[in-house]
Amino acid sequence: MIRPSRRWAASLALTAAAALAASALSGPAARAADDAPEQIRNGTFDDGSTPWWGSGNLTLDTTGGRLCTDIPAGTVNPWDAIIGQNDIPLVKGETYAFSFWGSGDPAKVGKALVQMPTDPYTAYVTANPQLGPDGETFSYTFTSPVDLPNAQVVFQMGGSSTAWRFCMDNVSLKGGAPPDVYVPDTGPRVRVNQVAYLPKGPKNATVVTEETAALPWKLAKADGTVVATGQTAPRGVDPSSGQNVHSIDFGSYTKAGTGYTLTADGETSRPFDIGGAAYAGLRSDALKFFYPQRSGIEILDSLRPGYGRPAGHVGVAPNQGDTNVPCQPGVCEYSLDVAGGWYDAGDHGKYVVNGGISVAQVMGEFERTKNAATSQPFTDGMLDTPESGNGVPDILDEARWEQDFLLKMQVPDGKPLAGMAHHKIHDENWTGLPLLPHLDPQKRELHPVSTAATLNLAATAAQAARLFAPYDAAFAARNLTAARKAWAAAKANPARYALDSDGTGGGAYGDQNVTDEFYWAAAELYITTGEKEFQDYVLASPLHATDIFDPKGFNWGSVAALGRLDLATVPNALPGRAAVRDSVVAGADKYLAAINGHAYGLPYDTTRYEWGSNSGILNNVQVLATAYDITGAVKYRDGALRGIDYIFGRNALNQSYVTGYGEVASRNQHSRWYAHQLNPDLPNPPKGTLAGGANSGIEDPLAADKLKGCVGQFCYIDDINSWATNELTINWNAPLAWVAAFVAAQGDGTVKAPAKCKVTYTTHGAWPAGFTTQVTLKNTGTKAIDGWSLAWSFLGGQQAGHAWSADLTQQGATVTAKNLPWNAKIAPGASITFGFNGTSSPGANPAPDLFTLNGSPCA
Ligand code: 9MR
Repeated sequence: MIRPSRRWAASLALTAAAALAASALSGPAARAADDAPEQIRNGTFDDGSTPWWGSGNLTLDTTGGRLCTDIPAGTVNPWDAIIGQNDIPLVKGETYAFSFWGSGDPAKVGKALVQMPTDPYTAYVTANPQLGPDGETFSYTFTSPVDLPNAQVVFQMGGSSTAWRFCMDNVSLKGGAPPDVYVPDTGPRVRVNQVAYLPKGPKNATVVTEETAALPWKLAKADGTVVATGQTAPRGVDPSSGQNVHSIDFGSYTKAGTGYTLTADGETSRPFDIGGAAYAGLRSDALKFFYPQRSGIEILDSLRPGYGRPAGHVGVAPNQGDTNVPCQPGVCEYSLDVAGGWYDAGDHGKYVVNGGISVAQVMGEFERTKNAATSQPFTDGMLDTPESGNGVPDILDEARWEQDFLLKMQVPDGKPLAGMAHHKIHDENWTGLPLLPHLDPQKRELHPVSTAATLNLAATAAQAARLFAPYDAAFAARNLTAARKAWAAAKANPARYALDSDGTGGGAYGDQNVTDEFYWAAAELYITTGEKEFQDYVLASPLHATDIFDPKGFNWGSVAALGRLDLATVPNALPGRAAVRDSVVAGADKYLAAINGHAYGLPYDTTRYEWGSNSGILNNVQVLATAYDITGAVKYRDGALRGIDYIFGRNALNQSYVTGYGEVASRNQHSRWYAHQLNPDLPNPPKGTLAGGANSGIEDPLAADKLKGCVGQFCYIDDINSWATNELTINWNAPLAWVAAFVAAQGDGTVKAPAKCKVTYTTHGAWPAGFTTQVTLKNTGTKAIDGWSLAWSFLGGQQAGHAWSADLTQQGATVTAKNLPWNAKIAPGASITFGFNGTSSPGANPAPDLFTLNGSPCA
């Protein structure tokens, strides 16, 4: 059986991936040197079909002077219906023109490869011709990275549920072709946030130009009326793109509208809005991304029109799991039910470390609403999930789908290494594209436990314990137990590292340094429990007093910031907490400086782009936004708003990286089920899906070929085959969602004046089942308060009960106290006091950081 090349394994084997020349899927027709010899025998089918071969399910018919064959219905993989020719010599370094005429009736996207004839079937060109009934000639260029006497040319036509007829003719492979040069279409040279700027927020753009002196710019409404003008600021050569650029600041224009354009140096930008509506939409779309990433459950078309599909990996053939998954040979003697969770990315793997940061950021997005001055509530029903209507905010239901899976990855009591978590579960071997989850026939395997995975479980379970407590005390308790067990197991096994070499059939997610995971887990356990063991661990961690805010952002392998941000923003009594908050602000200051120094205005390292760089940028935006939450200083809010412009089009490629947002946006992200580029019957990724973005490593063969020598921002291509620059993942959409919620909460960008009040919240007595709290609300303003409603949130599952001198209601963890008729008025400088008895919940019960008076935070 022919299998496609194993992509991750290939990437690891080829650290100098650029040496692997590869496919050329578009561009001008390939032309070989005129006198180059033809490498294909009988490519015109004038002599029957010899030496072509076909899989057993095909009958090759050459009666019309071309080869035609009926492709049967109901095959699964591209290679389940295949025609090929063997023993084709390839010369290392030679550039070949590969062309053929092909037709499909009804129309289909086929797959044509020049590849190794045996495992791992490395392909030197992967073509996805769109075959129509009339047929056309398809041409490609590639440079062979190897000397190979016996390469194969194969046409893989399987994978269709319906039957169709494929014909081909004039198959040709000739050397001596000039290498194909890929030039991205970057459109107008004025680069803007193609989605929207907030009316009262910052507005910046970048112009690519040869000019070195300032240029005039003008801003026009959709009808062409010029509404603002100014001069550009020359910025010299930008190292992240290699371009000479100017920047434009048009922030003084504040009127909302749609279809604005910016013109400078004779070029007019793509249109954009001034308004907040798009971010309100993205706030839910970026979260809605997760439901169709779910494993172990049918995706209902009624909830996601166009995206319905059967449940993946529930033990229904051809799937082999995930209800009873054994370990890799020699790793353990048991099997686990690890059904559920989110698929990591475009593959069918499920990885605890990456699931950990993702679910933490989704839960953190919810938790922010309890503690940040600008936020909007997450409601039940807003994300159209199967759980909508169950009384729990949908964002928590979505997080629970993953958290439940993470819990299942913990080694059960009584087994060796009980309490540790398996690092990951995925296919034995890499699969090709497209492949819907329920059609994956591979054996699934649990990989060894790791300290990193165990600490991801400890951290997320500790966070889940406090956040789910008001909704499901039993689930919260289960999480707290799991978190404590995981913590103890990790301390007993502090150096079980996941290896970079374990990358066959799934991503490695190797990590040899778990100091940061220990810090994060200790921080979450401390916040939830308030216990001394965790406090001591946090304070003693070498990371606690360290600047952990890297120019490239935190990521799945570097998670100290997750702990630091929560220690800063979630109420807790850590000694020296003020310094923790200051450290976040200091990190944000660095990112602000990066933005100011960058001609494209993004908070990121200026030269090298990491795999998934867009998530690094968004994580840095989260730090800026958190500094705003902590200080209320508008420069941090504006830094966060400026930081997102790059994601939405203010970049060297002049495109948005979020599907469905912006005039030109990524839409062919690498995914086995959103594989529209390979099979028009399948959808593109749903709107609100973030692409990984520029990656200087260009590890996949397509990027290595097309983007060879790329500078920074240019190391990206919106092609499904570019898994190193254009994948979608849960840990990239999680910060997108977090940031979208932050931006949406800024409304039109008007900074609201805080309420003039001061709250003293004192819990006087606590006993095992309850506590008594007294609250004093002081009017610090110059006007009388007449009628008040004061809101705050508990850390966990505490419940407000009997109250005096106020009426209390509670929803989730959030309590609202309303005046009684007799204490509605508070004169300037005066105070009122009320109190309540509460029911305890396991864990800490700190005083809240945030109180809102009649909807505005007290300051
Ligand atoms: O996001 C991961 C990136 O940091 C690594 O450098 C890369 C190579 O190991 O792997 C990325 O993660 C991929 C994972 O291994 C498999 N699922 C898709 C992930 C995103 O591309």
